[in-house]
Amino acid sequence: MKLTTLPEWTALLDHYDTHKHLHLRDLFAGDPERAKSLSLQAGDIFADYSKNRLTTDTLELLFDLARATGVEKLRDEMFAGAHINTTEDRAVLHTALRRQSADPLLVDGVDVAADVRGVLEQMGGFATAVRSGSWTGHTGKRIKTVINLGIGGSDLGPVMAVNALRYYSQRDITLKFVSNIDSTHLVEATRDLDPAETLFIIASKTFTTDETMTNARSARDWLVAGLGDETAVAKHFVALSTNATEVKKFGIDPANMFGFWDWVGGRYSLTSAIGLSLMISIGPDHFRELLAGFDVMDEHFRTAPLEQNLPVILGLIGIWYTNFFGSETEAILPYDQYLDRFAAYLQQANMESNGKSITKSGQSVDYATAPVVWGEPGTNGQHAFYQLIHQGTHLIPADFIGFMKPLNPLGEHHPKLIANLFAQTEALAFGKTAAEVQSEGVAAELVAHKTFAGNHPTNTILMPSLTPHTLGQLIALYEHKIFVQGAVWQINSFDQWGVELGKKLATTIYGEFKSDDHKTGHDSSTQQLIDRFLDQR
Ligand code: G6Q
Repeated sequence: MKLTTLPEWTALLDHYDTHKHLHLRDLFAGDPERAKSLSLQAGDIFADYSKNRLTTDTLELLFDLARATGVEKLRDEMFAGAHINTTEDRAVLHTALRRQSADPLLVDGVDVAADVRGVLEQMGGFATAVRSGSWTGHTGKRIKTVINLGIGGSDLGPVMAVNALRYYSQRDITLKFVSNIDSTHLVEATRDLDPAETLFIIASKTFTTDETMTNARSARDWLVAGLGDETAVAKHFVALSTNATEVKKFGIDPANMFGFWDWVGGRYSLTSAIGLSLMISIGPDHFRELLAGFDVMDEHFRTAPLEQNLPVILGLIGIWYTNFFGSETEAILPYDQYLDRFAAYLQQANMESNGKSITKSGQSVDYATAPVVWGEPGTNGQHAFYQLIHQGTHLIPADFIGFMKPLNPLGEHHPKLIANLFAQTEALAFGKTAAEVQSEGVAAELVAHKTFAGNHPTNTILMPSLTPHTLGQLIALYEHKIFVQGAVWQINSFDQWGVELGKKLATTIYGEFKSDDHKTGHDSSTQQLIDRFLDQR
């Protein structure tokens, strides 16, 4: 089956031709019930998707496309533990990590639910010991700083969530994250720290990732130099990994290794052992609330009919813009400072999952896949890049995310923040016509400059307040949105072969830096760069 020859796809193409010029001003004027009919509550999440350039007919056609491309079947296979990650022959079961049901979940003959419970208990015991001070360092001092050493999926989720849930954190423990192989990251993170009060969490599914292992070895050297004793490693290093052999080789006691499984993809691993830093920060009870929040959205996605299924709706709306309007990016704009790393997190989730151009059956696609995802918290973005969204030449669908109640109420800050959120979606949708600008007495030569075309699409996602439970729902909403899009695009959202080539070439070039003979047939540009580095370093 080729996506672009499906009748459901060509029906959308025809529909696009007749609907592409519709303006949100007219769509709203023509239907006083529009906001109500194009909004949905799922768990604690209220989503208003009425400010999109579509009609209910568009959505019908998109639901037809989802059915024709087997979104529901693939979803059911994922939840059942089928090996839907075909290129790596793996199940994709991050939903099992937060499943609240007490029933067993058999995958390849193993009850993964029991395994998950076991690791969660182990994590809970350790996190509680660090938080209470009963886990001490080598010299008997309490742990004051926890540094997570990991990269990609073993970093972005925990960083995002530790920031997002800082309100719930134990304030006498500082969490830090070191990911970059650039020594500056580790050196700055450990500057002025007392090794006797520092705990390193080595977060690496494979335990072979060069960035993480290089940082881990340097961190071990720093610690041993500071404490003057090799055996100190035992009380200052723990590992989150699937690779027990390598963990042991590094010198970490297997009792201090927190395991997970090959069916947890890196960028979907926050709720596995990879979340240990978060659990230390917010405590096991809050961590469990986060898991329960994820499960609310997992169950919604698993059971709601497509027409009332929020990840499905948001995924299909994204496809409408990417594949029919030709939009190339998507902005994530959270109006909450605690979500300052949320866009970066979704950038990986989206771009590593769906940045593919080969279908599952090995054909090149002749349609666009994942958008470029980016964003910053509001209102900062308003004073930086919103100009381009309002008056530039790109069509940039944007998600506005906000909370009804602030965690840190202070004077008029929160109502002002939320007023800005709502105002932006209104301005983007409806703009300001030349006639409206003229009627304000603006000089003729400035009218065009002060006119806003409007018709810029947005989703508004609102929740009561930022809690572990609502954050879990929000993350799962986006995970499943990405799933839906990958399913429609017929790609494998769960591999990431695109990261391999650069890794391999870096190993070769690094080898050449260390050998005498470094003329090994690179192109003239790469060779020039290598020579320059060798001469000038
Ligand atoms: C995510 C990717 C990737 C991965 C990192 C770290 O889905 O697989 O970002 O998380 O490369 O890998 P390790 O956890 O194995 O060190």
